[in-house]
Amino acid sequence: MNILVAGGDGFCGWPTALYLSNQGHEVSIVDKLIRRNWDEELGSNSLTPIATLDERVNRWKTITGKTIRTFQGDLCDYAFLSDVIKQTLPDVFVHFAEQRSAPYSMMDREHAVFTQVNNVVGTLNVIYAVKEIVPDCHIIKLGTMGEYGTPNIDIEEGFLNVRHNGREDVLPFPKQPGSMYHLSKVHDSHNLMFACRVWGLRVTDLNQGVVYGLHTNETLLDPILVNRLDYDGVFGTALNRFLIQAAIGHDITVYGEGGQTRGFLNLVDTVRCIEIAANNPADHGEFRVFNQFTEEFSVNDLAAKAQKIAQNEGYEANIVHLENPRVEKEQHYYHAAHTKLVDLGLSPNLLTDDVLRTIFQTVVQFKSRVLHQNVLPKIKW
Ligand code: NAD
Ligand code: USQ
Repeated sequence: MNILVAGGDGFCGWPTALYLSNQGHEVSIVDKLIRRNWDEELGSNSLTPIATLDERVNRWKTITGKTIRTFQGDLCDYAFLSDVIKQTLPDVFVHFAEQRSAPYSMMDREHAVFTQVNNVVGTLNVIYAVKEIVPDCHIIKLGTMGEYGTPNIDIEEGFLNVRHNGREDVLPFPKQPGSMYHLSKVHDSHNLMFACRVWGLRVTDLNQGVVYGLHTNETLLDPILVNRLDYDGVFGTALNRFLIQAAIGHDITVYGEGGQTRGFLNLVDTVRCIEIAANNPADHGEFRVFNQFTEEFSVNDLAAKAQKIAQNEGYEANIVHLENPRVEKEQHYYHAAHTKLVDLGLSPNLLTDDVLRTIFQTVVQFKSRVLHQNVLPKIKW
């Protein structure tokens, strides 16, 4: 297939582009490289030293003989995006290209507005460009489990059977997101569902949980191919942060009581889920939602796992409960369906001690790059 990966310079997008290229697909990347600018804005960095996108794809070509075309620009620039789509004529448009940090979106009005404009307008442009230029193209859009929030009932995959005043319907599952970023994903989902219903587009919305890990078979082929890994209080995510904190002798930072429960998955499974969705496209007019995670953990569970692995490797790791910088439930019911990707062939890579140890050992290798002043959270809701 001819696959365009938007956001292909990022944490999920880069390993996905490599994996799909390795499977024999024609892969192109479109990315504004703006994630690298946010590091400059925040005075932060990736734990791993990442090469430029040009260096990355050139090394990939040298090692494998496979070409990944790159286009640097903004999805919010419609002339640019439509030109890329005309040049590449994708069968599949994989859309990772958004501002994805909840804390970044909650910094202030400017960052909230930026996040929602960047994400919602970018996705609207994708919808219109696909409709006008490649209406058969399957859009695979990265959503988030955080669209649902933490309701006191089971979370379904996108839709809920509702019986009301003696009548029944299947309706979108109610959304109660926890940040301006998570809200942007809800707005995207509504726009995409509308485009399917009205214009017959074909969309898979992947409500992904929190992703941990950093390596895939492809990123391990050469140090220039290494993936980025965020650990700071703005872009770093729970388990990756905890392992890095343990490696540098920092307290493991559980926010509040730590009963916050989320869906998690290994980056290796993220990449595979995109392939599964691409190989099994949505029908014309179908807006399909998959919950993309493999296991549920509370923040306390993850902190304990990180502590245990670190201690086994000879690192003292202390867990602290910080005052929660976010407004969120700290003890709640959480049970979310996630069978559709498994039914299509996903064989989950679960969070075993071996997996934790491998990530921890990588983290230790790069720990001298950690900017300690960036570890604690500074943004409050
Ligand atoms: P990332 O920030 O590492 O990568 C996103 C990439 O998109 C960056 O390279 C950035 O430069 C690019 N980008 C952003 N806005 C753009 C624009 N307007 N035009 C062109 N390029 C743009 O993020 P990630 O962790 O790889 O996440 C990828 C997607 O997956 C996001 O949509 C995110 O919401 C979703 N997701 C991520 C996680 C996670 O744990 N990382 C979990 C659930 C969902
Ligand atoms: N948390 C801590 N300590 C920390 C960091 C986080 O206790 O040091 C807690 C948070 O309070 C929260 C949970 O861990 O309850 C998850 O936080 P996170 O920062 O790991 O993840 P989140 O902000 O939800 O966002 C990440 C990605 C986002 C994606 C989302 C999936 O950045 O792009 O959409 O995970 S989900 O959580 O399913 O919405």
